[in-house]
Amino acid sequence: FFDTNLQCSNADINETRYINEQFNKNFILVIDDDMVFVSFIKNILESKGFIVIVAHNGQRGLELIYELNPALVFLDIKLPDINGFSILENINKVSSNHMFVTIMSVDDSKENRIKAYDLGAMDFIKKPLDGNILAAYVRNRLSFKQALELSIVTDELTQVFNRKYMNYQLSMLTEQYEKDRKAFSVAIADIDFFKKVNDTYGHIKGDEVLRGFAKTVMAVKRNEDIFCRYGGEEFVLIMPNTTKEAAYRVVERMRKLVSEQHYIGNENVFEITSSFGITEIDESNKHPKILMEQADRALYKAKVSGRNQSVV
Ligand code: GH3
Ligand code: MG
Ligand code: MG
Ligand code: MG
Repeated sequence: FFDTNLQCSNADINETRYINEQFNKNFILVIDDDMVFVSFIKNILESKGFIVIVAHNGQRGLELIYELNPALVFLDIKLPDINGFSILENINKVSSNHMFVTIMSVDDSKENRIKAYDLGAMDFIKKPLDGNILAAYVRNRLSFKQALELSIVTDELTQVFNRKYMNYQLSMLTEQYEKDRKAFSVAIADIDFFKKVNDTYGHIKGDEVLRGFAKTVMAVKRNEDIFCRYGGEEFVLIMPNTTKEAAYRVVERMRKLVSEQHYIGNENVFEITSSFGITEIDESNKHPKILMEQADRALYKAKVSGRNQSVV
């Protein structure tokens, strides 16, 4: 009775995977064979709007960890098959990202707690526990995890996404293109003669210009566009569902606005210009590296044709 009620089907998992990708991986995996405890947790957390998936044994738990990459894992120690500690060890061996695992056990002996922390558990909570405290705990850990994940993909100077996130998005979108042939475009932006800004006005001013450039692009880009700092004074704008013609129009507005911003250095007012190379995904370039090389060639053309322009 409990099994059919609580164990999720493959359809559930697919749906959860979708929800997971859409809503920032906010779901919780509970690996526990105690039916009463599991339904208690599931009810309380679902009533607060969280998504809860249940595994009643270690093997299923491990499968779900790898399939779904849950935001939080609540792990029991005594399970019918694999011991909770072995699961911890297994997670650490395979997962490179930090899996947030909380041990939930009736046995909070000193040895168990030490072992859990040594094997990488984030917390150790003694069962039984209060529902409201549990909900507050989940809110706390999820917001901490989100802040951590965001900081990992954010460029410190400009606060736009960094190269790590750019690579991730490019591989996601090219993979998606293989499935649905949905257009997207990529633009590489490079500030013109930026070295001169540094040389004339100093690196601090150069940093300010980089932040100013990023701010301008952020103000023009559409919600779904993903703007990243590629490195130095080079940035990448990923434009989902966008043809190269549409991308050109978006990027031209950015380029013009960038050239209209005033900066002050050595008591002078100065402006900067930028060049953009644009490319659209198609059958011939549907790999991140090739796509970027193509955008880079377009950027090179913009540079040698006199800068302050966009080239498709
Ligand atoms: P081009 O028009 O051909 O792009 O010329 P450029 O001078 O912009 O290009 P170049 O690649 O020669 O110079 C880029 C400069 O950007 C060199 C480097 O010192 C500077 N730079 C890279 N990262 C930073 C940063 O974080 N802050 C500052 N202030 N300067 C940076
Ligand atoms: Mg148990
Ligand atoms: Mg450059
Ligand atoms: Mg440059």
